[in-house]
Amino acid sequence: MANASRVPLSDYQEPSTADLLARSGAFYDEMKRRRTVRDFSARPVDRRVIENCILAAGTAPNGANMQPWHFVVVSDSEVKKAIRLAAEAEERTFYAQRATPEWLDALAPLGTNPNKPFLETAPYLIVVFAQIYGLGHNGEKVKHYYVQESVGIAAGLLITAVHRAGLVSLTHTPSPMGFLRELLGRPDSERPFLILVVGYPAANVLVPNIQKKPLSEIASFL
Ligand code: IYR
Repeated sequence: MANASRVPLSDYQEPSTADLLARSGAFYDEMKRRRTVRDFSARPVDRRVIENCILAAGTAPNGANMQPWHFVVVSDSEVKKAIRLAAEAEERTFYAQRATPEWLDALAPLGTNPNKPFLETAPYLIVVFAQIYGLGHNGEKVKHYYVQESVGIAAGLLITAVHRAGLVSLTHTPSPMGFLRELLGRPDSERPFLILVVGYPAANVLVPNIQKKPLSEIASFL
C-alpha cells in the first residue's frame, strides 16, 4: 500500500458545549426554511455563486476520494429548451403510462404534472452526473467506489449550499434521463443523477402544505 502523507487537522475549531447547541439549532432553523420550489423567476444569477456552490458540493466525503461526480451547468437557452422538450416527452409517458396509481396518489399533494416550464425559466440547470468509473490519462478505466452514495452526499451538499446562498432549487429527476448524457456530450462512463434547477423563486410562489416527520419518527436513540 502506498504510504499516505498526513497533515494536521489545523482547520478544526472546537466550539464550547453552549455553542454546539446554539450552532446546531441555528443550522436546523436555517435548513427547515428550505423548500423545494417549482416556479422560478427568470432573473439572472451571478455565475460565481453557482461556482461556489459546486465547490462546496465537491467537498463531500466519497469513496476512496475518487470524487466520482461531474456537474454540467446549463444556462444557454437553446440547451435548456432541448432538455425541457426531452424531459417533458419522458414525463408524458410517465404520467400517462409508467406511473402506477399508487405512485400518482403519492405525488398528488405535490401537484406535479408533465409540464416542466422551469427547465427553461430558471437561470441554471445543474446536471449532476455520477461517474460509474473514472478515465485515466490514457483513457484507461479507473475503479470508483460507493458511487451512488458519494454522489448522493454531494447532491445534498449542493442543495444545502444553494439554500445557504439564498437561492431556491428543485431536485428534478426525469425518468428515464439517459437523454441528458447524449444531449450534454458526457462520456459512457457517466450516468445522469439528477437535475438541480436553481434560481430565484417566482413572485408569490406557492409551495405544497406538507410537513416533515418529527424526530421521534426519524430517529431512535439506543
Ligand atoms: N419525475 C416526475 C415525477 C415525480 C416523482 C417523484 I418520486 C417526485 O417526488 C416528484 C415528481 C416529475 O418530475 O414530475
